[in-house]
Amino acid sequence: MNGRGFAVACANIALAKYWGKCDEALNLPAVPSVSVTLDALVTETEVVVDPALAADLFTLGGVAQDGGAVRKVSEFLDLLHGGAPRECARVTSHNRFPSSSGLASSASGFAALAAASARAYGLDRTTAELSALARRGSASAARSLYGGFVELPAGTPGDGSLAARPLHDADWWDVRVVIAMVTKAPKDIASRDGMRRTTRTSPYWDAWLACAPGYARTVREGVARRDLEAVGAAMEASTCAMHASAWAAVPAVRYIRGVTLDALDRVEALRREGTGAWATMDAGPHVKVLCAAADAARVAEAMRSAPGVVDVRVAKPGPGIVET
Ligand code: 2P0
Repeated sequence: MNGRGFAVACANIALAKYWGKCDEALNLPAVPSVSVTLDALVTETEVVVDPALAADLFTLGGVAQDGGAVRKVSEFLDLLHGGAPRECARVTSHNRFPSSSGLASSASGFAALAAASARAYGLDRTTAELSALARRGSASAARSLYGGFVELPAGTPGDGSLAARPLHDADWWDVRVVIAMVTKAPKDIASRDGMRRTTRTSPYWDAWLACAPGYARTVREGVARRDLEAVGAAMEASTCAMHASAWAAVPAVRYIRGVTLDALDRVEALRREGTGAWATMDAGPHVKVLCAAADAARVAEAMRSAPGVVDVRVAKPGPGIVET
């Protein structure tokens, strides 16, 4: 068989954060999360099944990968086959943004890989099945199968079927996410390691478990009402609680840098001046600012002039997976 699959997936930003697992083996989130898929952060992946290969090959951004990166892809292709024997594949992927720096490249990466590999191996899968599969690679990837506003419920230990579910299409709400990048370097602590350390050692882990579902509910209800202030406030509370729980791990899991705080000062200043702008951070130092479409240019300008900001992109709600 020489099957081929190609898929384009957008990354997503959690408005209410996922952090920590209730089942590590099945990669099930301990808390519910709500995201918006972003049109500006795109991964393109091609999978070609090649019976002549003795091992899988993985090229990312034009660079042949080895070791752990190839192993992750191979394990994912094994999962797709439920452990049954399979032919090897050539996987070629390209992120149109910096990889592994807290810009959710694993979300778009595993979403695109799930769709492209199912197609290449001729396996018919529903979007929900692809979402559950992508979740095994990276829980946030489950959300990137869908466009617009998406929820990933908390998992139940032992139940591997958990998938994200779409809440509203991309055209539901004309918001913008202004992405202020403060470095192009890869992050220091992989999310998976950061989550494990938080779960095992943070005195604030239980507090995070207690508060996260409420933030997810407030965000979900706020998105349904298109209430930017409610969503923005709950989004900031969710990110601060997530980072606080991680920071209190031993040793600390700290993604926030000085430049992150400078950018946050800028967001607070925008609000004081009357512009609706709210910030969120993921497993990296970058700051993403939620605002109305009409305010995006002003917010982008303010972030561009913040000390340490090296690049600014403006994203809007984007589409779900596209396969060819
Ligand atoms: C999120 N993040 O909800 C949260 C907020 C980062 C901070 O999901 O271990 O790559 O592969 O399931 O999905 C990033 O972690 O972690 C993430 P794994 P993932 O977007």
